[in-house]
Amino acid sequence: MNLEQTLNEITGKMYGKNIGACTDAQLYTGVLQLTKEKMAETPAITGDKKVYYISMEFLIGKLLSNNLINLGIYEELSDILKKNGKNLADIEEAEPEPSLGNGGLGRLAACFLDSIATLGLPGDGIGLNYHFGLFKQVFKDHLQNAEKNDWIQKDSWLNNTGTKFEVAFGDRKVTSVLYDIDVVGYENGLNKLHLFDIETVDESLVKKGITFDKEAIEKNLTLFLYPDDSDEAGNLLRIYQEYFMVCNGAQLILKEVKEKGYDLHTLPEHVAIQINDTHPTMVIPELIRILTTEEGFTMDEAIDVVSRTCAYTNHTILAEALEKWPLAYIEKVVPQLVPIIKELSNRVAKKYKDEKVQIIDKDKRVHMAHIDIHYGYSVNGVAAIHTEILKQSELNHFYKIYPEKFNNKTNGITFRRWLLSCNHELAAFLTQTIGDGYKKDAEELQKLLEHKDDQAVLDAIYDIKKTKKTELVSYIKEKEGVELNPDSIFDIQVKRLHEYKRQQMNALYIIHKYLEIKGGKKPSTPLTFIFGAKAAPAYVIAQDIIHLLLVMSDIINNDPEVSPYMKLVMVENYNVSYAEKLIPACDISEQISLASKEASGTGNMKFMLNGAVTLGTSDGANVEIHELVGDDNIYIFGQDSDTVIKHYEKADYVSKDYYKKSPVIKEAVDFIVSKEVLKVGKKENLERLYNELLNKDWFMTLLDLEDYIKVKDQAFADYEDQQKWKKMMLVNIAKAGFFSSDRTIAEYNRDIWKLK
Ligand code: GLG
Repeated sequence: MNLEQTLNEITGKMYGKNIGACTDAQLYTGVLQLTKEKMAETPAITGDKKVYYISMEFLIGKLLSNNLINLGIYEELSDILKKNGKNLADIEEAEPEPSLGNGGLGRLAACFLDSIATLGLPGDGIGLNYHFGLFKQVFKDHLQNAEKNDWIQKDSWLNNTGTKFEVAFGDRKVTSVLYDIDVVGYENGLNKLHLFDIETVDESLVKKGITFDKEAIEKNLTLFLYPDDSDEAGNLLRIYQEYFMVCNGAQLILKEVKEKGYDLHTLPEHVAIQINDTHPTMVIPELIRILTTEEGFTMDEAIDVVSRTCAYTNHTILAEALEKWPLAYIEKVVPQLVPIIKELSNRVAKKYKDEKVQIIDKDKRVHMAHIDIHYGYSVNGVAAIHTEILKQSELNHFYKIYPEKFNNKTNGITFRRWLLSCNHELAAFLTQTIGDGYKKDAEELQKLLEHKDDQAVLDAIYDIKKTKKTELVSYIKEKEGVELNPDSIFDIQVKRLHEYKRQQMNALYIIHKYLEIKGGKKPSTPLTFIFGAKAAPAYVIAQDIIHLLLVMSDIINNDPEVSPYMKLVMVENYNVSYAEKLIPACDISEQISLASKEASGTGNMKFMLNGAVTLGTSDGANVEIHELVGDDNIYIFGQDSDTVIKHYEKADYVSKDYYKKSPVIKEAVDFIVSKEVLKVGKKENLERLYNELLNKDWFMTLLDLEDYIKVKDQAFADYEDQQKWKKMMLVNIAKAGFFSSDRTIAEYNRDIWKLK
């Protein structure tokens, strides 16, 4: 049977209709089943040694289009649908986006699974199956509201495996259910994403918004990702979730090793466990517990074997993300782990006197990262500058003890999703111009440089950008009800909302521009500013920044004097699917974090690959982008990380000084609490933000604002020179090959996992 006959048979069985008679939603379930069948026929990737990537988050995005591309049947199916009067893009719209991740760390895990399978390496993901995942963002009265994200449908990518494990929280025993999602590599075999759920989960526990009984563990454990942790019950719930994940993961790993007939004493020869940030850290004591209590290992043996199996990735130097759980909390949730953690801590204390490297500190708090570093064999940062900061400052005390454990793995992105799938036009044009070798070897994108002076190529890249901008304009019109001008410059900042990412600095620039236009200084080409960002529900200042952006967009877009020259839109519920529409349409990529704070960033790579030019600080992977494209093809501004770190050490940054010194800064900051803004927005939120910027400003917004304004204006001025801009676009695309996650994964494997 050919593909068309198979699909007709599926829709016939499901709905009694042929392809042409189905609705898009019906066709989605039909194509889903067809794709699942094709994946089931794909051979599993096998080998002597396997990596398990354990992570609290897998921000996988919609899977249909990517799976079709990786199976090599995207074009064929697209043609079949067309022939039957249907459009694959419309069918993709019917797919709900899985809500299993939050930001860069979760999206990275998803890109990694794609690359692991694409490189033909045996490697599975281990995580949790959150029913409502990360909240859905809804704007009302210029404020963010959080609602549950109900993404799981009857027909989905989840396959119930029938595998169940028992998990003990002290004497309280619960049962898990394992769901798998198939991960198919690009023209390669099959791995799995294992998602554990609790058997007794109860969705009806969620009453209003995202509130629920935090103590009903049997019912709530797999409802939400990162539930509110502003009280003790919330903290305990997070520990329940983490332990549930690693206890299941450890059982699964050991079961698979035994089924292959290997002796558990040889675990490091057959398994590598990559611990994604500190959330899965308890897998270390848990494995030691199982090996000593159930498998007859001595403590020394168990520690040795586990330490040679586990490797740790650090994704941030922000203290709030480096978990330190009170020992008493762990005692409440999993008392059986406490003796192991104490043993691990005592061994460290005996060997090293330095307080900074202890596992349990004087306040009886357990430093999770310290367990990873002492009892894992590798510690890596996620961009060159980030790893240097870890070695030289944040983790310097550990680096001195274990220099050989530290290594850098600069992040990457899968080009299947972030080029082939989200920008078919650009991918097709690249194939036509430089052949399709770049699909397997991303470095081949450099061949584009040979066309740097080829007018037809330069024009084509620019035209594709215009096409993607036009598509985005109609999408935003439909979703947000805002009319944008496709001939304006699209300046985009999309990422989680956090003060260190400095959306507030961008907002101050926008205020500055608004006031300039009001004063009669009009930009030659109109400007469009686009934001997308969710703020953690308990993060007050982040909510205030969203409020300011929403209020400003109201003011700007409704001012007939200003709106022909400038528009501002904050898209609602920014997620992977939205990113796939925004990124190909971007001219200027905003990567403006305070230097030293963004470990890597991965959005910066996606924008570059799609021909946007970066406006950024010397932070994270921006530094490597800068090195690759050179000074002429990027806009770098602001203080460097050494300067910033010194400010923190000396505690000598005073934002008010900058405010007093600069009339431009003062004017923009004051506008936040001007009559005009207060008329539209809420006094409480706006005043709080104003005071924060003037009196605290932990992430040094005002330090870099003047330079930001100067360099951003320069970028807008340069855009007027179309020829120059087109070349910048071309160089950015051509140099993006380094950021393929295939390269990153090849490095993880070469240096850390050592799979065949
Ligand atoms: C982190 C960092 C990002 C990084 C990502 C993936 O903040 O800079 O790119 O992990 O390593 N918590 C994150 O999202």
